[in-house]
Amino acid sequence: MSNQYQALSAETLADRLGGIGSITDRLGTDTSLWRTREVGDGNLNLVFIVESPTGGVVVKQALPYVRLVGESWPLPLKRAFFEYHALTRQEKRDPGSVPEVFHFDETQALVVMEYLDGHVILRHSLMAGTEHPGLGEMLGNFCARTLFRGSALGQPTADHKADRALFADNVELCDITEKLVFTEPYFEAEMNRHTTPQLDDIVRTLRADIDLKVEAQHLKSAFCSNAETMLHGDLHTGSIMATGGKIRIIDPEFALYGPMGFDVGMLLANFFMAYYAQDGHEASPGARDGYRAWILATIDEIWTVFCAEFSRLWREERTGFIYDASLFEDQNHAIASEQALGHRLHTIWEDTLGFAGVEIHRRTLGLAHIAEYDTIEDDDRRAGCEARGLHLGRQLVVNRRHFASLAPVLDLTRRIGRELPV
Ligand code: SR1
Ligand code: MG
Repeated sequence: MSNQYQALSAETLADRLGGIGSITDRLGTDTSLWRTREVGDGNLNLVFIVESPTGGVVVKQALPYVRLVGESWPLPLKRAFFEYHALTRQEKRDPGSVPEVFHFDETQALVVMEYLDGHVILRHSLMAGTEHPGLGEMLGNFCARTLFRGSALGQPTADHKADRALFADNVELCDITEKLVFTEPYFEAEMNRHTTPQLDDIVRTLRADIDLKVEAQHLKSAFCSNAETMLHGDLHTGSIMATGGKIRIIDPEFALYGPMGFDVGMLLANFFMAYYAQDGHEASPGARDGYRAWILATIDEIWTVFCAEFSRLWREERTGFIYDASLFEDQNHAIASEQALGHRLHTIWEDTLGFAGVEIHRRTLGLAHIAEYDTIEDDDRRAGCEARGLHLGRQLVVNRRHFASLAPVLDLTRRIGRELPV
């Protein structure tokens, strides 16, 4: 490979990667048998699937700009470096949860990884009405294990500080989140869009809502200053590949040290939106009621399993340098350790709700929307689904401290679905 960055194409890929052993181990050395297609439909990168008679790999390469917008928005190539380092850490913290990495080239900003044959992007399943058994359990475990083990609860102080310093350089991708998730949805920013004129009144009301703006900025402040653990940083349902009862989490290029509730909140938000979007995807009214119930049950399972696994890790694996066992269990104060655990989970819970709310808002009012809404062709119907999400999002942000548990949040979700017309 050249020592100067050059974007790959389907035509040049075999020539350029044909000499790399970890790739030819899978595809064979006869590159004339390789079949390459570019499949990237995300907002930022090139993604190729390369197959040969002996196997397949995925090649992901960063572009020096935001693909969604074009060359007018430059973006550094180093995001591939953060993606690679996040993937290797996630694999250690929750083995089997991410694709295996075969090769990383920092200059070319590319990561070559396992081709997840037969997997679909979870967002597509949520539009098609496909259930995945055990999904909530796997996602709850992934969040608990990666967030706990990447934090000062699970790491020695030197490792934790080194990792925080490493990921602190992911400045430009954090900047995207800071602007697109926390700020731009709440004023008429240039790249925003929403379903108009149907949502105009609601959008005006939200942008004039002082409590909402203040709370969104409290959340932004926590996102920017509470460097608690290594986050995936963009954990939506487009970052999850699923097949039957198996999943893999992909695309952690937004990885950063931030508050635990951010990943969990972004994840739950995408299920809440998928719930409201069912009106736009069902064959006849009510046809997807069973699927709606499955989505809410999945949210419940994610949170329940997250709490159970986080608590297990707290009791069995608290080998970091905060909440020292020497102060608690070793003093016969296990009860104090349980009290501290309860406090930590409560903070994560409140953050989760708030981050879920801003994620719902930005996916409806900001630059980057979701396919579940965008593919609803009828503007009135789409606006109805989106309006429900906006309403729930506001409640989650502003009233997050008043929801003692998930049950009232799920009740509210259903009630908004019943009472707000589509
Ligand atoms: C300009 S990038 C827009 C969004 O795409 C990514 O997937 C992130 O969610 C980002 O906010
Ligand atoms: Mg992505």
